[in-house]
Amino acid sequence: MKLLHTADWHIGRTLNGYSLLDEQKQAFEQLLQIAKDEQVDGIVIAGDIYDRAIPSTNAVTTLDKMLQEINLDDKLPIYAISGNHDGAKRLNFGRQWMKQTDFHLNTLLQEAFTPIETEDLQIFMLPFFDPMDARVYYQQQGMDEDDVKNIHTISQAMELVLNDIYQLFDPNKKHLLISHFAVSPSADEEIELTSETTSKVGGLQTLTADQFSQFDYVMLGHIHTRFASPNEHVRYSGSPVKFNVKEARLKNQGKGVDIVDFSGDEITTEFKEITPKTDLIVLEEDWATLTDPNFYQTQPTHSDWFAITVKDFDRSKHINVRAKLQEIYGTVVELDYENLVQVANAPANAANLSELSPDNIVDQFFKSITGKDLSHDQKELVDNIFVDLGKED
Ligand SMILES: [Mn+2]
Repeated sequence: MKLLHTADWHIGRTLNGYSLLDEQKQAFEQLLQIAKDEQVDGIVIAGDIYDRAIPSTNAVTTLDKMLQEINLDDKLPIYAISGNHDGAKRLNFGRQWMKQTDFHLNTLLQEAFTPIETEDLQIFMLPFFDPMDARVYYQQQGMDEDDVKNIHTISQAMELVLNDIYQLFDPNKKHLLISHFAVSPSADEEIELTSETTSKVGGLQTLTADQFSQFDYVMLGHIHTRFASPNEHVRYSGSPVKFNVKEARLKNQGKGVDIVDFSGDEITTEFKEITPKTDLIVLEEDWATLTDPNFYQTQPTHSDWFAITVKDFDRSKHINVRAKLQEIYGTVVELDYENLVQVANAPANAANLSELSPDNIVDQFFKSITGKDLSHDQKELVDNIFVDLGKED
């Protein structure tokens, strides 16, 4: 049996307001072609299929079409679970009849205890869950109330879940787990997340690879780079698309999918690259360089996307910086400054920001960008916005 491992599609995601849908569609077409070329027996999507619990209608129709192409047009089985970004209950729709075409979709903890059996493989699909989900589940299973209360961390919850799964092991088959968590190589090695809001995970909150050692192979989602994989049998496929500038900054971060072959004695993994249609280029240069034709003519202007940091910038000498850069480069998804030369009378440093009122911050910001004060009408507009925002709390 040969499977394609992918994860973290995050369909519907935007990058600083720019839709990534076209990029995601393009990556998907490459992914499907790889699946066909490699003649895989199925596609694993290890969570975070959508970017949010309530996806946009555009995201829903896009994903619908993708899944149809895989499962109905190309008759390939799908093994999918929900991640922390997906709405587990919402995504649970239709799974009973989708099974008829080998579209397996698990979104709830209790569904992990029914493996999918193939001739030589047991596939356990464990969606993202939190300690509270585990408490509810074990309470329903009739666990002693005190024991239920003792489930505090994800590590404790996972220990229970995995022990129950191990009881279901068929010794004559290989055992594959599909899941969606941050798993570090060992207890004293922290992993850096490029995917979520927390930049570091560690200690008790972290799962470690040794907890999963009884599985022959673990296909993970959650961390968006395959370089975070804890070891050669506990793997992240990474996302098929670059989602942020931080990721673009890391060199040699080619995106792609894993082809995992279970047929031999040894399980083998082969990475297959997906080439971005629109790449995200990070530039860190001074203004003279950025606006020098000899420099920018070597860049993929007006085709790729740019994240630009202007170094040693004196703002008082330039206006409409973004517009100028967009004229040269095309889409500028992020614009930043390094060693900004301060405009006189613009105390825009972090130390006194905290002492300013919200409307004052807007005032200072406006001044630092344009060199002018807000007009009376503009001030009134800002005031009204903050009054409205106050009402919403
Ligand atoms: Mn994710």
